[in-house]
Amino acid sequence: MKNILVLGASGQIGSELTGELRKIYGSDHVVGGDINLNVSCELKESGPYEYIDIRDGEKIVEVIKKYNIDTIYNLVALLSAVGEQKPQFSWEINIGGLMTVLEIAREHKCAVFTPSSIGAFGPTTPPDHTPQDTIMRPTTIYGISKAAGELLSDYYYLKYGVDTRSVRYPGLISYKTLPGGGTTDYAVEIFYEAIKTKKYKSPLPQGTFLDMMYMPDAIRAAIDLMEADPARLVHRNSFNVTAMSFDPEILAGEIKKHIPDFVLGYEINPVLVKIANSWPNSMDDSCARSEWGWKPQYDLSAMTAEMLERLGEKLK
Ligand code: NAD
Ligand code: AKB
Repeated sequence: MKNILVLGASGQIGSELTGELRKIYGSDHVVGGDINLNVSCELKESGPYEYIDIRDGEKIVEVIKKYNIDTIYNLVALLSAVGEQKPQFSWEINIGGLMTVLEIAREHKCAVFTPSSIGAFGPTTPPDHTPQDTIMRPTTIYGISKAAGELLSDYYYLKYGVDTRSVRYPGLISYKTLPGGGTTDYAVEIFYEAIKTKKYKSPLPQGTFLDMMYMPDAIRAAIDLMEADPARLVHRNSFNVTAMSFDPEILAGEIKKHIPDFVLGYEINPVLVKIANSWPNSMDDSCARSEWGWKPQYDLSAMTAEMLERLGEKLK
C-alpha cells in the first residue's frame, strides 16, 4: 500500500485529488498538506491534514517520516495570472518549492508527481495539434517555471533515479473548489454566473481557443500516470493531455442548450488575452494515450451537463 503526501491539498485539484486518493489507498494512507487550514471538514476529517509550507523542507521531512511517505503529489504553484503580478515570488514557490520536494524525494526515495501546464508552451510553439515534443519558449513566469520544472524533474529521474512523472494539464473545470488565479478561470466562472445571473462577461474574446478538461478526468490522469508501468514510459516530464478545445462562444452555446436565455458578453482583459494567445489552441496527446492508456471520459457536452447540474445543487 502506498503512503501519499499531497502538497497543495486545499487547491482546485488537491481538494478533489486528496479525496479520490483516500478512496483508493485508504484514508490513513493519504496526508493532505497546505498552508491553508481553512478547508472543508471533509478534507480535514477524512484523513490526516498538516500545515506545510512547501518552502519548509524540515517540516516536509518530518511529515514524510511520521507517515512513512513514499509518493508525493506536488500541487503547490502560483497560477499564470497571479504569477504575472508577483513573478519573483512565483519563481520562489513554483521552482524553489519543486527543488525542495525533489531533493527530499531523492533522499527519502519518494516518487513525485508535479503537474505542468499548457502554459509551458509559448507563442512560437505550433498552436494546433501541438506535438508532445516541440518548441517550448514560454513568455510568462508561470510558463517558464513549468518548462523549467519539467526539465528539473527529468533531471532528477535521469541523474538520481527519482520516479518523477507529470502531465501538461489544460484549463481545468470543476464545481467543488474555485480555481486559484489562472488564465482559464473564465471557463469555471461562466458556469457560476450562468446559474446565478444568466449572463457572463468573458475576459477572453471570441476565437480564443484553449484546451480544457473536466476535473474527474484530470484526477484520473494523475493517478493513472502514477500507477503506469514505468517500462512503458518513453516520456516522463511531461505528457500532453487534453479532453476538449473551445472558445467562449462555443462554451456559451453549449450552456444555452440548458439555459436558453443565457447571454454572453465581453469585458476583455488584455493581460489574460496576451497569455492565452501564447498558449496552444489544441494539443496532441497521442503519447499519453499510447504510453499509459490516457483517454478522457468527458467531452464538452457531458462536462457542461454535469457542471450545471452539480453547481445548480451546490448554489441552491
Ligand atoms: P490552486 O491555486 O487551486 O492550489 C494551490 C494550492 O497550493 C492552494 O491550496 C494553496 O493554498 C497552496 N499553496 C500556495 N502556496 C503554498 C506554500 N508556500 N506551501 C504550501 N501550499 C501552498 O492550484 P491548482 O489549480 O490546484 O493547481 C495545482 C497544480 O496543477 C499547479 O502546479 C498548477 O500549475 C497545475 N495546473 C493547474 C491547472 C488548472 O486549471 N487548475 C492547469 C494546469 C496545471
Ligand atoms: C492557468 O490558467 O494558469 C491554469 C493553467 C492552464 O495552467 N489554469
